[in-house]
Amino acid sequence: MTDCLFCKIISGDIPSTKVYEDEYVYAFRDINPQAPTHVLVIPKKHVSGMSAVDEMDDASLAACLRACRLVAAQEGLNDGGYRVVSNCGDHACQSVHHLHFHVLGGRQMADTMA
Ligand code: DGP
Repeated sequence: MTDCLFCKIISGDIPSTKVYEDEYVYAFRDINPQAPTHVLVIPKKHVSGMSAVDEMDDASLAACLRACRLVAAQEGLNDGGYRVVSNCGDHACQSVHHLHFHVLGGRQMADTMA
């Protein structure tokens, strides 16, 4: 999509710090990290968010989750643990309407989902 920030990151029109890429997925460091490790995992094919995952092909969807696991391992988060979050819609404060999974780790998380 021409007007999508994350599509522009995938195409390289907007620079990013890549941590992982394959045929289906691109992963890069969040510009405003909320934890020592904060990586965004996104599908290369545009989809607006969790509410639209039924529009995705299964290979892309599976690749996103596999990439979250792989990035966490690559970032050394397996021992301490990590959190994977996808904000969907206004109540969840989704700000970029291209499906993304936040992979957060490197510190103790709060014991709440708020
Ligand atoms: P969300 O609020 O769940 O839609 O998360 C969007 C995330 O995208 C937010 O944590 C900040 C990040 N972000 C926004 N613009 C950019 C950008 O230009 N570059 C990078 N690396 N991250 C961005």
